[in-house]
Amino acid sequence: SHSPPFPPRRGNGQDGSMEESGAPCTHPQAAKWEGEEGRAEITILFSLGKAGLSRAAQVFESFETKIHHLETRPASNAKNPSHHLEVLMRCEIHNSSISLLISSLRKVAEDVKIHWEGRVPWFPKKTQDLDKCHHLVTRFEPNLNHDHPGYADLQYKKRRAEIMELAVNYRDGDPLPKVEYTPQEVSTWKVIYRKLRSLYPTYACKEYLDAFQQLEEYCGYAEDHIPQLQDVSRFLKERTGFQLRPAAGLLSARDFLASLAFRVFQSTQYIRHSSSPTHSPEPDCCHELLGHIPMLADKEFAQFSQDIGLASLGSCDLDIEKLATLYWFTVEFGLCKQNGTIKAYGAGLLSSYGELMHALSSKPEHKPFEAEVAAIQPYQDQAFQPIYFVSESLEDAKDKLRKYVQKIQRPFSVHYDPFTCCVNILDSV
Ligand code: HBI
Ligand code: NLE
Ligand code: FE
Repeated sequence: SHSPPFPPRRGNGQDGSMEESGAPCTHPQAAKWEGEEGRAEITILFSLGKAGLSRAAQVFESFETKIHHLETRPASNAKNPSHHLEVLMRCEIHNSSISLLISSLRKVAEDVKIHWEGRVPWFPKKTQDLDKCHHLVTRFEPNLNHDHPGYADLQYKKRRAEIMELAVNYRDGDPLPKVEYTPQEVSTWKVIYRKLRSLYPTYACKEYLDAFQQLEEYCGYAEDHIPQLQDVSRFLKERTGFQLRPAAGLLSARDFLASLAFRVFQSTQYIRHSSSPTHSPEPDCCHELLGHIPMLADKEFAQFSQDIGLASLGSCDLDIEKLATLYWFTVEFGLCKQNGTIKAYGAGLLSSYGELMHALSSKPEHKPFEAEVAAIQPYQDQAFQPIYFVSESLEDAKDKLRKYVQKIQRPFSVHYDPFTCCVNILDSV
């Protein structure tokens, strides 16, 4: 069988057959957007230095791509002169991995261009599909990151790996794994729980306080006990239909947001290092249980979260980035007015006593919440935020988000069917 050769070079190196970006915002072939069993055949072109070849091969291997065709030629117009090899690759890959494959490849190669037929990124249609939404971002990994408070603590890293494994092996429908927390882990939890509990009446919004009280009454929230995901998931399911799924760590924004469309919240189960209880840049069980869970027990807020999730399905990388930023300034770090005072509803604040007090002090800047502004506001995820958005009320945040997501362009619309828990796709051509 014959494979198509390299596309011919043009003067500017762009012959129109390759797109510059992994997932462009235009969807010219909406009807053909997905192959058999979610696998797609893609063509990738990139340039490399000699040493880059094995690193690039590792990238392809880690995404379980099946290589159909590989061709190389000397690069004539690479941006970087040391990248003297041009590689053309045709391969098969699961649709859900394309965006991340491209961004990983961009770290080891230059001039990465991709072409694939179905240009709408794959997205889950039912909760079972979330088994494929597990791509991790390793930015905060204790093994790879020198600044991580657990970097030098072998025992901590071993424990993390053990708990991560539970999430990696989890499949939709399995019972949620139970973790026997050690006395040291419970004592970290206790420090955080006590401190935060004393601050909530002053700093947390009303919806949070209502739910927190119920969690203490019915769900085993206490300073000497780290609640189990199983129990919390059952509680949430009764209140708002949300359920939990174990996550091995920080997930890609696309995968994380997609699960919200199904009222599934992906939760980490390990706990932060005992040396830094006041703040952790990465999610851990304190963040999920004390930050997110109480808000997800509120009906309006649950709808708000699902709305962001539904808007993310099949969106281009740029829209995902904006939605993730909106999520950041609302669900994670949002403030709102209640009875004339400013309260916290963002999970990243409600799980960090350091940042909770900082956010409501006079140090950071407070801006009125506007979705269009918040969606493109740069943020950093290592330390306390310098800027927070304050909405008039939670309802105001929800209305503004609704209006914002309605404007996102997709060649189809999605409709969530609560009876089947599936997303139906309505073609808008
Ligand atoms: N992954 N496990 C996990 N938990 C989060 O809270 C989380 C995530 N990935 C991305 C994310 N949050 C957000 O900051 C947005 O990028 C969506
Ligand atoms: N900074 C938060 C905390 O310490 O609990 C976690 C934020 C996760 C995005
Ligand atoms: Fe979070």
